[in-house]
Amino acid sequence: MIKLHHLDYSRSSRIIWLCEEGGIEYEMVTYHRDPKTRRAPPELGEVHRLAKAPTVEVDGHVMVESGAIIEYLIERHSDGALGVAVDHPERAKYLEWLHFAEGTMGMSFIITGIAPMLGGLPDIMKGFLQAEVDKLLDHLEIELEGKDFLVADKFTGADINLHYMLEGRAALGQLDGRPNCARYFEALVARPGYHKTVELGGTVLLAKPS
Ligand SMILES: N[C@@H](CCC(=O)N[C@@H](CS)C(=O)NCC(=O)O)C(=O)O
Repeated sequence: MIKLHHLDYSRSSRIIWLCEEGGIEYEMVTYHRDPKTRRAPPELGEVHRLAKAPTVEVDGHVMVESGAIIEYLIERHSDGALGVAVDHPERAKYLEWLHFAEGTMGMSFIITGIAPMLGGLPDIMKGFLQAEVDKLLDHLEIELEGKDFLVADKFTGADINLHYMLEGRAALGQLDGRPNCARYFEALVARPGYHKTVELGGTVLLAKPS
């Protein structure tokens, strides 16, 4: 049985969503963030020394890193559901998107997302990072033209991984004026699998960033 270590208001909501929509059986242990530092509690560090969410115990491994977890669970435990087969013409694009969220997108999106809670960023950094966020959202806007999902005309693990990054942007109003991004985000959060995720794991973000 897969054991998901879930931290409230965190990326581990991705794995709840994946398991719920992918028909993957799992059990879940929930951890609460330290109210002052917002860090994971020491108990999560007893499972894996990084104390990061998601952490998943699966097939004798303790795995961290959302993209790797999503890829592995789909390959080994979802019977292919939510994945894109190795020989599919859009396989390369699928892997690119699956890893884009935590790769190219992650740094600027996360820093600008949490900065207000930590007292803000110096103007030079704010400008630099916001320009990056805008470029990446503009790229997504173009890529989503005429599409409901990122790849292969179906909902995949890549959509789940990317969604987390869009929660903060939606709350900040940065999808406004980008109709494809806004439409895509609204369709993702309208899915029953997303509602189930919030029911089981709580809201994805703690509060609206400002
Ligand atoms: N790139 C990693 C990032 C994991 C990560 O930083 N998770 C955050 C939650 S969103 C966390 O565990 N924060 C608590 C802490 O660092 O103490 C992934 O995608 O899994």
